[in-house]
Amino acid sequence: MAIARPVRALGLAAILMWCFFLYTIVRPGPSIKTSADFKGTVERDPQLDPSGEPGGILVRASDGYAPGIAGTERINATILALVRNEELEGMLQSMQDLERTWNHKFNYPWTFFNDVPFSEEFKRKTRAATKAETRYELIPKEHWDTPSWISDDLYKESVKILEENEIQYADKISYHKMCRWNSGLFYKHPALEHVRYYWRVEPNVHFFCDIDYDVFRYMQDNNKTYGFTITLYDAPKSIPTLWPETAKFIAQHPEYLHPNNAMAWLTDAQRRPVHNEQANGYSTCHFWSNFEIGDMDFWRSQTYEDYFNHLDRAGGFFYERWGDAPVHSIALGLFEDRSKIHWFRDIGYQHIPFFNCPNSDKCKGCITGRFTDGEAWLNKEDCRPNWFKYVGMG
Ligand SMILES: Nc1nc2c(ncn2[C@@H]2O[C@H](COP(=O)(O)OP(=O)(O)O)[C@@H](O)[C@H]2O)c(=O)[nH]1
Ligand SMILES: [Mg+2]
Repeated sequence: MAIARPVRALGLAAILMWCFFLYTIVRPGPSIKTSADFKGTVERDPQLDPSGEPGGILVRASDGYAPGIAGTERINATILALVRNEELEGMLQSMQDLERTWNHKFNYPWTFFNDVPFSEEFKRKTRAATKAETRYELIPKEHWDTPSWISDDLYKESVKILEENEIQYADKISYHKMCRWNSGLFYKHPALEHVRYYWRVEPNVHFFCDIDYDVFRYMQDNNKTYGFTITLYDAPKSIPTLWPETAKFIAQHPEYLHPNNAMAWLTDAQRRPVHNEQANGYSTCHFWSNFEIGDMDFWRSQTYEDYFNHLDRAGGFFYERWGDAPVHSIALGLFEDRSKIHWFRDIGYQHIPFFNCPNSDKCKGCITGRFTDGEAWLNKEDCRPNWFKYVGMG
């Protein structure tokens, strides 16, 4: 008996769909693209492990954390943000997330910094976004302006080379100033003179997980200097002489190296050998500093002051595009006890496209950047496996 043509077509379509279905089941999972500059493997991501709060002493919210002078339990700390008036909406989004997940319980003050005065609208809307105190600070010109020893002609020539190497923001002098300020000047602002701990927040970032303890007290009570969520590789051609300058500095001051430093982490050449080569000995792995929880006493130490001044005089904040993230990371990796650096695995955080998404029922709506081939690309840029390898899970 002949089968009608439409029925044959339907049968064929059904077979094709079945084959496609089988393929989706058996096809290989996402794998990291191999390239000359990546020798990594798909390590098991510790974010997949159930993650609760850190061990050690934790202090919970209590009456002592009420807003204003009733907040007797708060320690000497502030949330801080360098931000432009035009970034108000993004700042409000970051504030909403951090207030919802953490600060509405602890009411730490927000300190905003700007190189121009904040607008009334900025002040009014950010004040309305928190019960905590808000402070608005102008950066002194001598902290923001290009220092006298930087040559304008040499800067312009250097920008051309950076642009040939496709370094983003090379021609934006404000970006260079911002990186320098975040590296070695923010903690010298008079408004922070009596403040010790800070949590750095940028506009347009996301926080996903409820945090039920005072993170500043955690830092203090557990003797931690610095906390991070994400580590990434940097563009090596933005920092070709940062490591050589650092090597010169160490040669002048070998006594500054901490006996329990993270030199092996900083100089890893196995995972991304080309990065290490182009950065002249530095892996380029850095704590992603748009999130930082830190103890400013470290930045205020003589060691860091000397290191920053050495780098500042060398000119790379302008003639190259040294970021505050590699500068902070190298200083911490060399001059601090590595056991005092803490991975906040429980703080869900994202600055697009990178994220820290803990596996915990305290986290909601973590955006894991799943775009085309996203996982492989993100894994390649993420150097946390190296931190875990050389230093541990903290
Ligand atoms: N007030 C002010 N803030 C700036 C300036 N440049 C950058 N920032 C802030 O510095 C942070 C980092 O800048 P961003 O442009 O996000 O750099 P990216 O994250 O490296 O792409 C953000 O919080 C910005 O709001 C500036 O010229 N003035
Ligand atoms: Mg940013």
